[in-house]
Amino acid sequence: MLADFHLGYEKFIDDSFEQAERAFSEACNEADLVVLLGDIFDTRTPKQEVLARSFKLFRTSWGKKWEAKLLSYNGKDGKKSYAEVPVVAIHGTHERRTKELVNPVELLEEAGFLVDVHAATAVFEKQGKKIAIQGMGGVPEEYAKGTLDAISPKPVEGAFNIFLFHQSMKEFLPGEGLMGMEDLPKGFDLYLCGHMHTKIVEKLNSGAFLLIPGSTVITQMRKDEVEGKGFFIFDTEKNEAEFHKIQSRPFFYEEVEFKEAGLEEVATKTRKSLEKLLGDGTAVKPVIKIKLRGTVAKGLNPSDLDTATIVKEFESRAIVEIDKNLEFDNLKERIEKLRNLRESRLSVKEMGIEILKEKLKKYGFKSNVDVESLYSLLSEEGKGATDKALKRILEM
Ligand SMILES: [Mn+2]
Repeated sequence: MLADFHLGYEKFIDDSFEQAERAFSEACNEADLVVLLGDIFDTRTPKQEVLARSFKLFRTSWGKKWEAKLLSYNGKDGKKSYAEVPVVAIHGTHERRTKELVNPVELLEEAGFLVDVHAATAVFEKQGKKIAIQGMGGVPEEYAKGTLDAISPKPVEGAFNIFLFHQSMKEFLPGEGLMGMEDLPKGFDLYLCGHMHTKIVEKLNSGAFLLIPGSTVITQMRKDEVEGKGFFIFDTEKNEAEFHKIQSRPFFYEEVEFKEAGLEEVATKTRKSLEKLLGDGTAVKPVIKIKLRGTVAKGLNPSDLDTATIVKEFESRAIVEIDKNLEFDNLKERIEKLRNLRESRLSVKEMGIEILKEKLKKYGFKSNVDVESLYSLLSEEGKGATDKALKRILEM
């Protein structure tokens, strides 16, 4: 099982494809069935250049003679599956669109590249053994439990049952209202989750494993992404998971501490730690994230620190990102920080939804309307989506 390719991710577009290709072709070679856990693409309407390149990637699965065959599939509204390969997927949060619109995973399914098991069950068979796979594609965290209740997945009798999902879990990430282990549907033999970008192996009380393969490309540049990328191969007979590392761009993360430091000191220390990390150099340009911490001399402003010059200096040897997480003893800075904090609590989309809600209320529409999907329709390009949104408003 593989997760979070983020194909088309602007910062590392070639990495996103090359590393996904390595992982996918190796998985196709070694496994009887391949599972993709969402965020295959970085956006919900990828460019055609990105789609074309992804078709090439997915065609590699057509080159193999698969033994596992699709026995049955019960898609939404009687939808059929045309895939002749045992490649199964759900959409992630990056690909999610409102249900009237086609998300990129549904597009891949129509093309016959994979079987979409969001709110559907696919049963595969190999030499008399059955594997049943069902799942829930990514939804905003606050809807996770409700959507799970609505889908209410039940294991299929006589099969090895796998449940796929793509959410944050409170056991691994901070955040309010996240779903947790106790919300998972009961009775499955294996639980697989995307979304979180570092690999995790957990054994549930039932004895079933919960596996999170992590992304195949660096995106968040967090400390815990240093580990290396890859995917899991799971042996259903032995109930064992094995992590397969793929060749991926090296990533280094370092925190540099300061105490009432001057500009010169910050620059020198930053350069020094970059040199140390680079050592004699690596075959491919690594990604380096430096986090500057601590305090700087009184009176300095964040804008006085010119880290862009350092990034440029190292450009030919590394992709450097410097996070100025320093404390400035400066009133202007503190006000700025507070303001940012307040504003970042709501994303642009969430703010948009709030405004739409208020407006609808003001014009006397009922409050039980699904404002979120209405907002999604309105933010889509093209006349079709706008017409649908208008129709919905008029029906209220
Ligand atoms: Mn992701």
